[in-house]
Amino acid sequence: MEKTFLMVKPDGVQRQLIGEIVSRFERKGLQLVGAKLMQISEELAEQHYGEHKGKPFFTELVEFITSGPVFAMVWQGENAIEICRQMMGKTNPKEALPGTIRGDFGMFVGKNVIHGSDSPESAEREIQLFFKEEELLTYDRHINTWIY
Ligand code: RTP
Ligand code: MG
Repeated sequence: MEKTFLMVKPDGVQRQLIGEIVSRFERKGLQLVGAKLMQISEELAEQHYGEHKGKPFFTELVEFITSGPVFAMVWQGENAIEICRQMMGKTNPKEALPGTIRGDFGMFVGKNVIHGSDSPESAEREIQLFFKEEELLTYDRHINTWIY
């Protein structure tokens, strides 16, 4: 089963959108297997966004992502990476369609509410960067045994 790393960015946490965002992925049918509210260090931010080092927005990006708590999550499901990227919408909220998270809640590319892994390779890398193995759980939903 495919896993992806998602993170409500500091703007989303400040705006109290954690519940709304978690709810969307739950209702879609993905399974939450790990989550934590955390403060990202400068070192972790630079590792996480390593691919953007040297770009004009890099310093601003690291400053922003370390500016307050983020809500880090791992979600699981068939095609989870692509499905979550679709649900997030385009990087620039100006281009993100209504119905997507960035389309519904974002205004600026530098404050676009959510991060999500963009490939199987980045998902694996980012999950390892943010979570210890024992922080990710495996569990059944018991739907057929105690929900009528
Ligand atoms: P993310 O990594 O945060 O999920 O976003 P993404 O894949 O959709 O976009 P990516 O190209 O990886 O860019 C990472 C984040 O950098 C900020 N950015 N600012 N000022 C700019 O032109 C600019 N371009 C990118 C955005 O916050 C973007 O999410
Ligand atoms: Mg990215």
